[in-house]
Amino acid sequence: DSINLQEIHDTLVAVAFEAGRMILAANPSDISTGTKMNSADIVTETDQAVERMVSSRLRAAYPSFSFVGEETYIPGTTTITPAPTFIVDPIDGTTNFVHGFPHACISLGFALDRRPAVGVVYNPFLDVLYTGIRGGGSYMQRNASLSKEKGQGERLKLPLAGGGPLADLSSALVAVEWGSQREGENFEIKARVFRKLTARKEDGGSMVHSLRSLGSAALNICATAAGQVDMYWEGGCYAWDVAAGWCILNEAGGRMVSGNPGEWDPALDSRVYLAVRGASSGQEEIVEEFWKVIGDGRME
Ligand code: LIP
Repeated sequence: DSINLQEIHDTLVAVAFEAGRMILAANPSDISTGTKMNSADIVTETDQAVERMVSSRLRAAYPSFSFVGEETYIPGTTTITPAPTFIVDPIDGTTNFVHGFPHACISLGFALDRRPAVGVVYNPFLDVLYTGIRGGGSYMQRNASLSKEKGQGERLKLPLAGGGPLADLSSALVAVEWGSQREGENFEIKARVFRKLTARKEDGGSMVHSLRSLGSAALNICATAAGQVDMYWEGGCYAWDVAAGWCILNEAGGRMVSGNPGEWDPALDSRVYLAVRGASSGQEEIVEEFWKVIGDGRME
């Protein structure tokens, strides 16, 4: 049977609001945190509870579809196949959540043939919802939980804010993240990339306007889709960080450029992501210049 992407979108939006209520209801003093790979890689009981709720809702609604979630991912075992697959991060921006910095979201992606087909990203603290359906456009909705038509709102059509198309790299606002892997070579690469992006050019100008870090990969990609930042680079993302945002970005007319485009299986992917807002005639050149400036920004 054919797969109804609109129906999947509507299901994901309802699940996102339920997750948002759970996240808002979590009392910060009750949040007990654990660490995964290192002390910067945090997981809370809320992350786990939200993922349990999301997976039970989605398995009940779509029993034959696959499900990949950050908290139940098993390195070396979990793979993303061409089958219809939900790709879920219950809280993207867990560090922000723990600190009460209001940039965290639930990120719900759906892939077909390993390609992003539906994306729903919801920040319950600011009540902003981003949605995208392959072939159906993407939207940003403020006061989303109060709206009767959830998942509608403002159509994202890049280039948007910040004037016209991205003129050149030196006028770009670029989102970057430290992520949680900061040891050895990974740390060196990130430190080098950030230093190069903020360096002065010989003519006294700067490589980029400035750097920003929202602390959530999904929200950085949505900010690119909405034209609030021009580019987003990170090394070390996983599929659940990017799946939903990727669909929203594509449908907004932006582009995901990666070390290994389209191959986002965690086991195979180089896990370097570069999201670029709206199409402009000079976009290729700007992306080329970006790679040249950062040098070899590939991560392990
Ligand atoms: C994290 C992001 C963070 C990014 C990390 C990771 P988590 O996800 O929110 O911005 O730098 O690579 O993706 O652990 O909060 O779900």
